[in-house]
Amino acid sequence: MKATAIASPNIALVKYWGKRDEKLILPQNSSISVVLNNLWIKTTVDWNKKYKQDCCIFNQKEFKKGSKEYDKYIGLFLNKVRKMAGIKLRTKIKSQSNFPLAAGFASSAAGFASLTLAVNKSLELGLKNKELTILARQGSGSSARSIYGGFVEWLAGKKKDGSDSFARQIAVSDYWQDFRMILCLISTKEKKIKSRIGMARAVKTSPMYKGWLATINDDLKKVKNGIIKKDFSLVGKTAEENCLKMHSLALTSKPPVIYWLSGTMDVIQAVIGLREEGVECYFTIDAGPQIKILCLAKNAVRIKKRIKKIKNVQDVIMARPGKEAKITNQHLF
Ligand code: 2P0
Repeated sequence: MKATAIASPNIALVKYWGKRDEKLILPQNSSISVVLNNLWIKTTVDWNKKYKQDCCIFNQKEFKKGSKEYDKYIGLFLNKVRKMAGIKLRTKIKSQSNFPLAAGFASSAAGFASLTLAVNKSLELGLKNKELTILARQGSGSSARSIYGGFVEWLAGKKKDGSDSFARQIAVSDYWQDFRMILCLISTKEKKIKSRIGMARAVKTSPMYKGWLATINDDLKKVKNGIIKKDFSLVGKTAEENCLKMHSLALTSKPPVIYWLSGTMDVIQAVIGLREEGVECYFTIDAGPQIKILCLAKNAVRIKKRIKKIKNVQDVIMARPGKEAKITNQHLF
């Protein structure tokens, strides 16, 4: 009953920032993202009577019952899986990533997507893509978007049971071959305020939340059409505006949630400077200090060179649209 899967993180172009149901992880609004190549998390799952309790090892660090990561995230998901499969078995999970966890590179998305695929295979649940995204969503919302590759939308849905809140593909990874995302690593420290806490606080306390919901459908429409037409200006401009709106929710939450560090700001200024020079590029930022630059292949090298000179940028990774989550036979134990 052992299986292994690999999945890549996704970066939202229209963000998810708030839930309508905390238990089922149902979002306030639909979102759109791009799955990245180059970055991955591999997860091996094994269910066996010999395990007396769940044991989870992420990048060599162990998380058991009693740890925040287990009690608030992984344990809740495993209990949902056990209920769904009608089993009581405990499990051993081991994950390995090639990028830092919990720092704003969407590690929970890749982690839960790979875990969901591995669980489906190891327990022979027979779930198809749509159901896989519904199960992954219940581990971590954004992971629904990492089941597929390329450009993906996650529908908010309206139903109370969440059966209409699933992800689907807008375009495959090869559809837009010259789309690039440059990931700028500002800090590898774990962020202080997890997305789950930050977004709940925004829904409850940000006076901007109504404005967010009032303009989200327009952003979704523009980004989706922009992807289909490969209209880079429309996608980039809308994604940047949407990111700034998301952070305005965070900044105006009470108490405020501030994910940016000075390096984040340095890159924002560099992107604006490059645009003034006629190099088209846009930025987006998630729940952490890392900043991602959207550009086309023809400008990517020039932008990367410029960003590498910034003192507060620790590393720069070039990414393009990546592939869907997959099963592999290369187990981690
Ligand atoms: C997104 N983020 O759309 C947004 C933008 C971060 C900023 O989805 O509570 O780890 O597990 O559902 O998916 C990160 O939040 O939160 C996220 P939960 P998740 O990518």
